[in-house]
Amino acid sequence: MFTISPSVRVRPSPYFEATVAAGVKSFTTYNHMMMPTGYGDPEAEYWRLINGVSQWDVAVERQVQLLGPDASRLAQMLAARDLEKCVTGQGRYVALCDHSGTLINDPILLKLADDRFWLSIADADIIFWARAIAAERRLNVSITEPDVSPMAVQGPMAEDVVASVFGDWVRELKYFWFRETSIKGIPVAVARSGWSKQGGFELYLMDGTRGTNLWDIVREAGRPWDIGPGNPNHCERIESGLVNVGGDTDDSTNPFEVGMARFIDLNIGDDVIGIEALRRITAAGPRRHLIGIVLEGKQPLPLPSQWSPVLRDGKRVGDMTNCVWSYRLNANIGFGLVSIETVAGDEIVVLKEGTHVAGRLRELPFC
Ligand code: THG
Repeated sequence: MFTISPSVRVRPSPYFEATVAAGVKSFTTYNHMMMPTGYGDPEAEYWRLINGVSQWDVAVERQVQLLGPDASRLAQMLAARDLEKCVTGQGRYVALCDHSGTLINDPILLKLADDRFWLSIADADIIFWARAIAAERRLNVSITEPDVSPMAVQGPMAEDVVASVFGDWVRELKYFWFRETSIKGIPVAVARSGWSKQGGFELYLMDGTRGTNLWDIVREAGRPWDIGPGNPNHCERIESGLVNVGGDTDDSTNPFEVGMARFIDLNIGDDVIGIEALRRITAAGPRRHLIGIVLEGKQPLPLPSQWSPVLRDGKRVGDMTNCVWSYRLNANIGFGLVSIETVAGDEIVVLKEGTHVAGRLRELPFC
């Protein structure tokens, strides 16, 4: 196997040593950092997330901090979702689009104060985008990457574990809301959040020298619930219909095509980047949509490294953007980004590595 060469460009996470101690076996890169992708037993890691509780190093979800008198104006220009009612302590899932309405990132926006926001970003250099927009619009705002590194605690038992560490107040947190606190002198923001549909929390560590401490506190607290290491779980997120922006989207995907219409507000100010294009796209009607695909066959297929063409009646109607063996459905499943006329129930064929695999479209989520 290959290894990732050490480089100051590929930064380790504050949890790196802790994940090595936990037996990490593979990494991917994301936001110029290494992110664990497995600990050697994918099926056990999957069921732990579905039935128990799992601890993830997601420090790669970097924060872009907007600070200053124009921070809130800039946040609203970047995000095509009405932030008027967003209050301090609240998070919102937002779409960042470019001027053509193409989706370029889907961060969680956290409001820390009237003049301070974090964009908790997916994999792209949004800091340059935010700085360019702020400079062109002559805004008074400072844009930095603060020392903040999320750890996720996910699964049906996550709430008990996080409550045992921080107190029962965490049980009252609403989705994406957060509170700044500390544990044994380690500053953290505790949010109800995370990239799974199994429930859970994210602990935004605000001191990168304390990663191992925080990891160990959560691991020890989780023992009664048999906590174990995991990572953003490809199988669970596909079963749950969670979109991976950058993986399930391409250079021309708009938010309506990938089920994000409910996070877009068209009646916000004309100074929101991409809003005119989003209105035009809405008026014209979307051309593609995201839908589930279940393939025939009872053998797990290898994970694809590129999109696979989808054919209906011998004609290409779009692409399969991901594919994974579903432990709950006992089939290979994935998302199709396909023409709007192609609908649930349609029989299709996917061209994978030169072979034809038959399948059928169905509604998302799978589970
Ligand atoms: N945690 C943090 N930052 C992140 C992610 C994360 N940044 C990048 C990426 N993940 C952002 N993507 C998502 C996508 C979806 C959800 C969370 C993060 C999510 N969506 C629910 C849904 O779509 O059904 C709920 C959305 C809602 O109702 O508002 O949970 O994981 N820190």
